[in-house]
Amino acid sequence: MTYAEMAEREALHEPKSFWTKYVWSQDHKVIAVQYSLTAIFVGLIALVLSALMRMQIGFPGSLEFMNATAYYQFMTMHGMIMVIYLLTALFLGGFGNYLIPLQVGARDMVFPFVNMLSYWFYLLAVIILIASFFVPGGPTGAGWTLYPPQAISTGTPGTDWGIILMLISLVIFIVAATMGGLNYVTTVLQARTHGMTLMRMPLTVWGIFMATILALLAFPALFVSGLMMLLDKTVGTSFFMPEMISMGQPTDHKGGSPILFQHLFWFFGHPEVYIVALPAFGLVSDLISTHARKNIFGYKMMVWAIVAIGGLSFVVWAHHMYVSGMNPYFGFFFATTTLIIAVPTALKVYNWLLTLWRGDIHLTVPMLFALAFILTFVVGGLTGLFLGNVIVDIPLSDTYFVVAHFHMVMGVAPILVVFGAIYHWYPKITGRMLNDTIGKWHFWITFIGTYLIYFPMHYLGILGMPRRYFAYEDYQFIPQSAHDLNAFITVMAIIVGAAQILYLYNLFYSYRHGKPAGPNPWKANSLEWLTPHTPPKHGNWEQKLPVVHRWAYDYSVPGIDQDYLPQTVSDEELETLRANSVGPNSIGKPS
Ligand code: HEM
Ligand SMILES: [Cu+2]
Repeated sequence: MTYAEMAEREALHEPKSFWTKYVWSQDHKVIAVQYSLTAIFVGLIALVLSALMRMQIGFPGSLEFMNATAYYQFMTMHGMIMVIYLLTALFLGGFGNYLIPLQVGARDMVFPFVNMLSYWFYLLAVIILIASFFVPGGPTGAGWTLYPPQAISTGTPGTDWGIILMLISLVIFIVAATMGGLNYVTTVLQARTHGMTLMRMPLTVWGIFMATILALLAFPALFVSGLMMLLDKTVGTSFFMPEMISMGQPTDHKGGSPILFQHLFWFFGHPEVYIVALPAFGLVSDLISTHARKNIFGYKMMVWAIVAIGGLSFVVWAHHMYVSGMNPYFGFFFATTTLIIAVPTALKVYNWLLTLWRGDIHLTVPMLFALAFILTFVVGGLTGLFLGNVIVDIPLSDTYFVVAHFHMVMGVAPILVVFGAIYHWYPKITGRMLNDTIGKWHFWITFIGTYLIYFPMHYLGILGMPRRYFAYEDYQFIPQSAHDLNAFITVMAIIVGAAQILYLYNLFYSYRHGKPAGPNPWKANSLEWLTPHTPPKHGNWEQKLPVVHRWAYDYSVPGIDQDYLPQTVSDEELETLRANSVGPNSIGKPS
């Protein structure tokens, strides 16, 4: 018996009280909202930290509590929170949880209890991370890459409690991500409804599915290196710690390899970029197709590109280590693989453009964000081609060029998708539309603002302005104009940061006062828009699961009046629709 048939015979475990319904919930939709709200909350902390850093860079000395120690602590926490606790948690725990079961036509995840545990472990990881702000010595200031020996040697901020809590928090986060991840993979492979073949799944599911596989394979590298560093720190092992002199004294360590940590870290760290990017690719494909009323161009190519990018992402990691003193042949290998990734990636961009080509483009707020994503991703990706080449990377490494590159490609671009996707799916989650006017203001300020922040940083980087510096005064190679530019960037960063208040206001205001959405406000095809209730109830579907007859991209099909065909429409029903259509689209019947 297939899983779908079983799901139709057996009832789900029904929550009985408020607590089991909303707090200790096993419903993937509630867990998704829990994940998302927690991620957005820590993300706001990271945003505030970035504003504080920018104040120091743009207007040195303007904040009384800011000193070098605080700067490094803020920088480290900002980077780590943004990458792991915001983006990874939001794409997998948030969107993955909400959309996978609905889009494949399942009642829930395959292991709802483990799914619930996943959230509570994630929350625990977040609490431990935030706790490090309040322990003696404060959070670690090792940089988000946590390179030893400096991460655990005296002199770095937060080398006592800070780094220990950071490592423990990461380890717990990985446990959480693994419990969630096993669920997402099993649900996609096992719990798809009747007719939902793999090649009929929306690209959102493909992106999140592949990203989850990457997470399951990449996070263990971080897990072990975190544990090993914890041992180096607490019981004096020497996995990563070489024999060295610290503060004038020889340390107890002997024979460890700091470079080994770098390899383990980036074996995780590079796929991590795609753990964030692949879900963004999937989501944006669905946004573009729906809001341009066109089928996605080259669906199969898109799927295989996602798979290829996922596979290749495991053989490029050392492009983060060109300046670590590696063998030049090694650099040659990694530069080559890095540039090869550009091929499937560029293919995806072409396919998005061809999807838009002669489409009936609706410039809705989700579409604006999706279009902005394509542009931003291309801009960030192009500078990646420069940095992927050893000879170009070496002088640019550790400058603001790198800061600009990775913020464009894995900071701004995925965040734009997050916004677009939330504007798109909020009506399903809450039953109400987000306010359009606020949405457009939010979009334009965020979009233009981020370019004003990050474009000039490329120039600063080429000037040679180093990254991870607390103060830039009194360097002859940094002219006054660069300081002025830094002040400008800071003002823009504050404006963009403040604009997010509009967004938060919209989220909360529309929850009560938004326009009622109806079941399918965007006239989209995928299953989540066809649920019997909006927002969907526990179990998502009634007694029978939906039966799927086609892919999710039948928009503007010739010969019928309505410009979309939900996945549940069968070929016979299509014939009836054809026969009954009278509009300008119809074929066969004179109008
Ligand atoms: C308006 C939004 C943002 C602003 C103004 C901002 C600003 C900054 C600043 C000032 C730094 C420190 C640069 C240095 O001193 O070297 C930094 C580092 C960093 N940011 Fe952002 N950031 C923003 C959003 C993001 C997002 C969304 C991500 C998600 C990927 C992100 C990831 C990072 C990372 C990984 C680092 C490196 C930390 C390190 O060097 O250890 N940032 N950011
Ligand atoms: Cu990389």
